[in-house]
Amino acid sequence: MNWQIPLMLAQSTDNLEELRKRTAAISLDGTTVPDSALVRDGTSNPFSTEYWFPTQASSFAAEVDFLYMAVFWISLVFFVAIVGVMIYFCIKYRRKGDVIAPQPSPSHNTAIEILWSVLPSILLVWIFYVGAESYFDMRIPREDAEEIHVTAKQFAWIFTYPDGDQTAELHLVRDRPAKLILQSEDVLHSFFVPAFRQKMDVVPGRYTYAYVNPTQSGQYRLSCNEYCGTGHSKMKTMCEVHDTVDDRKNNTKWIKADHQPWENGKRTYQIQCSGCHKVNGEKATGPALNLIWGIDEKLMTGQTVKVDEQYILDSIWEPAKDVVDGFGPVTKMNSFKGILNQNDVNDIIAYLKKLKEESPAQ
Ligand code: HEC
Ligand SMILES: [Cu+2]
Repeated sequence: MNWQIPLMLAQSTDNLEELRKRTAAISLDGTTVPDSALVRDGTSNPFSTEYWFPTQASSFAAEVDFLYMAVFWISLVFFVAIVGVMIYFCIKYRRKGDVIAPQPSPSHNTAIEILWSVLPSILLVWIFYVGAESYFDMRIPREDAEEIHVTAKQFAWIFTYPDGDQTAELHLVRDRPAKLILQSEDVLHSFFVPAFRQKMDVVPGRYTYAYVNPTQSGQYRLSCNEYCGTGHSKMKTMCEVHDTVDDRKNNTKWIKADHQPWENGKRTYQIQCSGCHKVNGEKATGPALNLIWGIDEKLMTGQTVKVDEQYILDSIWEPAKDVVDGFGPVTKMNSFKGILNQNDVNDIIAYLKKLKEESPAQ
């Protein structure tokens, strides 16, 4: 269709080699991301139907594209209708010959005014509804989602799986939902996989989340989408969606971990925290930590806060921020910022989850 032409000119086949070169990313272990990651994104063939949008590789990709095209066509129809009528009126009512004073005209028309208020309102509410629905799909992870930590740093990505193993590319399994927990070691980055239609800011000192249920196996581009320094354009790798869990296990270059994350967390706890926190339910200088994961914690201020990744990070880096009810007004806990990094905190979180799981039902 015609609206594809401007884009085709911008990235004609002549530029393909150049585009390939620029897009071939070197991962941490020195391997190059294969061209197939490009092909599957649809950028290699300007005449393929995938050229306009990359492959739809996630459960919500089709919805995103649908809404995009719906908004595009609605805008186009209104643009043509409004500009068309405008041009027609300009010609029809142009100043002609000796007519000087404007002709009297009706000042308003109730039927038309109601129509042009109600019709766009219905359209806008519909756009909002469809948009909100897919937005929730992207942001609210399914309970059974596998948790993968995504660390962005100048200028690479590191992916950490539940057992502590790491990779330089993101490896997922088809039809196996994943909850990506994003963190940055330095500046603002942005996680972007066009084929998933998923993009999320990666912010230092915060956890952000992205959810994806990959529906098609293959290799897709993954890049940083927020200018983060001179090496920003090198900050790309790929996301490979495998057919099965075994497939992923056997065909991935793992950086093997010596210990499970929770084991590391337990060690840190024993060295740094056990002087003030117990894990048998008893209160000491600080609250017991074995059951706190996931609860709504009551603070000194009377507010409640959900105990999630961010809460734990804040508790460790800025203990004065959310002081637990009964332990105030000034917390006895010192900040561990500079002593424990966010990965150490992740390990502690893994340990807290483990403690909670292993405790007898409440
Ligand atoms: C000097 C004593 C002390 C040490 C050491 C200490 N804490 Fe604390 N911690 C406290 C006190 C007191 C509170 C309660 C007041 C507050 O919320 O800051 C607390 C609160 C917390 C909370 C919030 C608990 C809740 O029930 O919501 C977490 C989580 C936490 N600490 C984790 C840690 C971790 C992890 C370490 C080790 C890296 C650690 N603390 C080391 C004293 C300590
Ligand atoms: Cu970046």
